[in-house]
Amino acid sequence: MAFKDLREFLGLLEKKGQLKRIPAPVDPRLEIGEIADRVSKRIGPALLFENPTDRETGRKYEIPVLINAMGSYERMAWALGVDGDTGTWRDLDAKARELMELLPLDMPASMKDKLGTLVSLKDLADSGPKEIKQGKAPCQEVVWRGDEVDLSRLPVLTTWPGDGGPFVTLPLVVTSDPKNRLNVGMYRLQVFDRNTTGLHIHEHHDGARNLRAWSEAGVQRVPVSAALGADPATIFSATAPVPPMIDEYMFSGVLRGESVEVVKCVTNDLLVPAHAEIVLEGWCDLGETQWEGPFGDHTGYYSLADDFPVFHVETITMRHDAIYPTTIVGPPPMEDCYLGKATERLFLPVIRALMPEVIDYDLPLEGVFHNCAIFQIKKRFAGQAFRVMNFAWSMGQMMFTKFVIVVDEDVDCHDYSQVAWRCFNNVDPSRDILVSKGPLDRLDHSSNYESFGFKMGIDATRPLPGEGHEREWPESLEMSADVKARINEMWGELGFD
Ligand SMILES: Cc1cc2nc3c(=O)[nH]c(=O)nc-3n(C[C@H](O)[C@H](O)[C@H](O)COP(=O)(O)O)c2cc1C
Ligand SMILES: [Mn+2]
Repeated sequence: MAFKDLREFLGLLEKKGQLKRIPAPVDPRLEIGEIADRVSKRIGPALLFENPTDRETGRKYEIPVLINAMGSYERMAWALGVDGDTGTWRDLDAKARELMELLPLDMPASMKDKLGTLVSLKDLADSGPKEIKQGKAPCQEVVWRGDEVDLSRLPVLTTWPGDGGPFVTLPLVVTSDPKNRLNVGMYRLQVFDRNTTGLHIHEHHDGARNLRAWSEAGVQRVPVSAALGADPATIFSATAPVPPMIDEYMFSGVLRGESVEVVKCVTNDLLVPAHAEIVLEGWCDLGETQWEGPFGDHTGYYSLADDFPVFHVETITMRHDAIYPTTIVGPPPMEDCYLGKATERLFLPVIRALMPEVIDYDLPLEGVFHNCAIFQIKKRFAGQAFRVMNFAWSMGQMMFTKFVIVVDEDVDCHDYSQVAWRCFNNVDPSRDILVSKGPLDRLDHSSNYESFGFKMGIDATRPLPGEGHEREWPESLEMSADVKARINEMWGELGFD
């Protein structure tokens, strides 16, 4: 059974001893961030700050703060409804296998398979969001309108000392296009004053495409809503690179095996998760921007300040006993790493469907997902590693990848020591490096240009004939099987574990 909402997930965490309640007064300005950072670095529990308090004024917030809810592989697996048996990212593969069965990625060979595919498509169609009646949704139990709207009543965190202000860091920002196609994406909101925030949508993301579509249709004032807290699969879906033609509620419905319940906002027509904790409803004027940032970001550096759209918050709705969910990003590992790893695992079947030579891939946490991808491939023809690089650079949000490393099928792409060993020893820089150019993630600070720059592919595979290596290629070392077996038998007797 899927989690109905965030608090049902918290119930599970509490039962498993993975939710730490903190009754002491702690300041959302820097203090909660520092605690969450330390706890993240030791892969600690989810934290519920029950008494967030402004240290300077002594003012207590009415709403508790939740942070680090998905801050481990185990909790990330639970969030997606799979067991966290191993406590490693491998637990997430169970979900990938489930999706593989559901999504008809392979052409069915037999009639039976064809029927199977039809069933899958029906499952898919049934996964769309289910709208419930306004007034019945928990997220609309309390409504703040007009002068009641005051974002300073929410315990919004300032996480790093150089930040431009407090930022809402875990919002599910809902936009639509003029044809009423919805998108849910996670974009931070810098609180400017009691009823406006920044809207930090990167130009390549679907949310930004929606805003541009309104602009092209000649509409200036565009509805925007941001839901804080939802069932964990829906929170994850807002961060995942879901293709633009699929709305994230549908994707979450597939993950959950159950439709997401949504409700129409009170002051605009956008649909938000009915079981959200808090909803900010409002609009953006596409002609208006404001200076946003800097913000201590998931690269471990401050992303630079720049002009971004302004989100006017007209109405705030919430539950009676709302929780304010948030996250901190910074030098890895942090909570977003597990969200990113879940994306890596769940999209492996899609990547394999498009590039069958790919056996597996890995996005190292240190590359913060858009900076490095390692592909493990079964190479059959000359230049195949370069095909993989070029494909990666053309695929969805993977187009941002700065370093693509390709290794042979016998190298475990998740074992960075093995990958480094092959790279350092196999690569002839004059032959195996491809420097290319293309879009970079907006957060990249190394390039001289914004969102654009150079990339490097490293082919660490063994060269095939015709790939420009004329000399003999040596075998790598491996003990013969009979000796291994003999030593295995003797191992215990020799006094080893
Ligand atoms: C914690 C967190 C914060 C994020 N903040 C932003 C942000 O401020 N702006 C942005 O464009 N993307 C941000 N992202 C990445 C997007 O949410 C992600 O790329 C998503 O797939 C975009 O969805 P879309 O293509 O449907 O717009 C963030 C991701 C996470 C996990
Ligand atoms: Mn999208």
